[in-house]
Amino acid sequence: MTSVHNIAPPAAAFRHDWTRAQVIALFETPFNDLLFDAQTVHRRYFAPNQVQISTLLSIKTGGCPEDCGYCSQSAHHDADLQREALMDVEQVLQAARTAQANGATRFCMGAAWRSPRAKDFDRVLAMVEGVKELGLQTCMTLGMLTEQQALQLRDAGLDYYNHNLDTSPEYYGEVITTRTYQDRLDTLAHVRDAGMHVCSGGIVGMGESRSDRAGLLQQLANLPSHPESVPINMLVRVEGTPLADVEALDPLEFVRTVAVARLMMPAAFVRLSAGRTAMSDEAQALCFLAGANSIFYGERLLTTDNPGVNHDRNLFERLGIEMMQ
Ligand code: SAM
Ligand code: DTB
Ligand code: SF4
Repeated sequence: MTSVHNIAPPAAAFRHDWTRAQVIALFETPFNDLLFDAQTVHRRYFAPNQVQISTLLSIKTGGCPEDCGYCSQSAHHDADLQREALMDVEQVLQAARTAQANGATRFCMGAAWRSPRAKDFDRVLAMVEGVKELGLQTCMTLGMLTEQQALQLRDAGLDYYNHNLDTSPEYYGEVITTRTYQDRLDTLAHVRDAGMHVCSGGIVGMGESRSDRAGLLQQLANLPSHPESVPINMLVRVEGTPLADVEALDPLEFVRTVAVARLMMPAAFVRLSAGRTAMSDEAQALCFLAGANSIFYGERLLTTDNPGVNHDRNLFERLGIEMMQ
């Protein structure tokens, strides 16, 4: 087995030229070596016992025209979901204040859109301005953006834009048919060019192969610059969606995915994202050891459950983890 010890280059030389075979070789590293290497790299760039805390809010729920096979909010599927129109700014600010009081430093607002419509955009910009004024970092995920929309969001004070590649280019068509991989790459370029931080990751446990998981990370790391934030979601299997009955992924393979993300994008925040309610505390602890240093915090993700704040506080206490300020 190839040794990957001391794989991290100095900051100026972060790699953007990974081949699929090299990424697969990382995945195939014996577990102890992989976690040791990932933790070693992690400590070069981050305080080892600090985790960044983001809280999510669905600002517009359900009725989405896209057909993403995993998603409860797609109008193509039949999930048991209450549709909700775009929220008022004041309601959003109320939720942001609560998140802040609970210790969140970033507030992420998500909308079930293919892309934002002109008639809604002023309200979206007002949400960014208001949340920013509270002193929180702002993040939004609204679907595809034009160059112009990215600039407007930046001017309103948006710090991060989340737009996931979701999976490898070859598996993508099995999951989504209404927008292309290239559409996603174009939106990420608009976000980057506008000068905002990029939050981009994907979902594992959708029936993809290890090579697909490697392909996702290869795409992310080979972007012109690494995303500042990389959410790794474990599929939440929602009844009524095409992926409801897919076989569960081995949690250790999820941990490996986190470790490989850490090795390939050493200075990025790697977020242990959706799927934590189905994960043991021990599996989550291994994810932190593998270099995950961000979570979604609060009872809800967008439409599905997340561990309660008391559960997470208790877990952090048991692990000696502090919430990053
Ligand atoms: N509609 C926008 C879009 O997709 O671009 C933004 C919201 S969308 C819900 C944000 C991301 O959540 C998706 O790209 C996907 O990676 C993740 N996601 C959605 N449903 C999920 C599920 N059931 N399990 C895990 N991740 C999920
Ligand atoms: C991301 O990568 N995960 C978050 C956030 N970005 C927007 C969303 C997870 C959604 C999980 C399913 C749901 O609650 O609807
Ligand atoms: Fe719509 Fe986003 Fe869900 Fe896809 S992931 S169906 S774009 S809300």
